[in-house]
Amino acid sequence: MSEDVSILLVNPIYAPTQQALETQYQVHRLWEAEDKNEFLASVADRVTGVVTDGGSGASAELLARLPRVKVVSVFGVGVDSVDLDYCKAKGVRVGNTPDVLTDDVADLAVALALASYRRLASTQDYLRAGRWVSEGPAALTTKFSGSMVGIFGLGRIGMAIAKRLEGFDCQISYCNRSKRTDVDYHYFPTVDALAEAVDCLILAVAPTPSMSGMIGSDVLRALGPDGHLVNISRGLLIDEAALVKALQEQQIAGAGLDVYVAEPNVPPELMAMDNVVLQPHVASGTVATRTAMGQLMLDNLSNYFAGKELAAFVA
Ligand code: 8YV
Repeated sequence: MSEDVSILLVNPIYAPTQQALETQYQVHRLWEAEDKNEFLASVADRVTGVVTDGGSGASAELLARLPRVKVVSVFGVGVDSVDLDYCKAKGVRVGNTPDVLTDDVADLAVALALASYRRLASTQDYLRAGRWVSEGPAALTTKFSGSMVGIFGLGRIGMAIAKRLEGFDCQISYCNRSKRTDVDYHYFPTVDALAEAVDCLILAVAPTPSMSGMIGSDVLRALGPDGHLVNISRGLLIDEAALVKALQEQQIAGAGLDVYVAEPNVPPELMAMDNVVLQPHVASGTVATRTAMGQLMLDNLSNYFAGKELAAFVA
């Protein structure tokens, strides 16, 4: 009986999914606890599952306080914040929500590239401030169609981005752990070499903690003064101080960002720049996709407790 199963919910998730979860299980809301250590100790004897999102994940510290946990179900595809080594060592299964969000995330990546090239945010500000009337036409921008785009991480989402870019006649290159045999796109073994070769670098890789800050001053310098950086992966990939400097000094032309190092906090320097387009981590944020993610997250959980294989999992 799943109503007898106790789940730790690390943070609030999409409301209809949370409601369904709370109908089906005994849910303990971690974020509401004043003293988290005390709270975890009080539920440790009964919690057997954890539900979390891509940002909060589940650390080894958290899981070690809940020794009966056998499954972590992530509301998101990214599992970089889940301690997979710990989970594998302890036999904890980890479910996630791939595929159902691929289209939306790829759509937003292309939207951010277009918005960066065509300066959609600052040009809209220009219009809203009445400057079209008082000063005349806005400044010209840069053509996106036909440009050279590099995708760092040609997995499911990277491939969906590439498919869309073909519609814009872009010349597509990529950097992956290994060369894919099913595409003709130009392969670069390092992100530095990829950045050197393209006008627009799109980060779509599933990051590991060791990739922290790897998009730093060297990569940005290689991207160059006509280059645009788009990130729909994880903030940790970018050395944000180096990015701020590169944008301030026009070492690159612009950036389109959906993710940040310390979400929901965004470096104030980025907020103030008109060569950056910022989104608050919303790439998968449509009703249809969040509904599908919620269903998959719930299916992973119910499959586990019914003794069946998880619908989608990484461990
Ligand atoms: C979500 C994500 O924003 O899937 C991921 O890894 O980062 C996003 O889809 C997040 O997990 C839900 O809050």
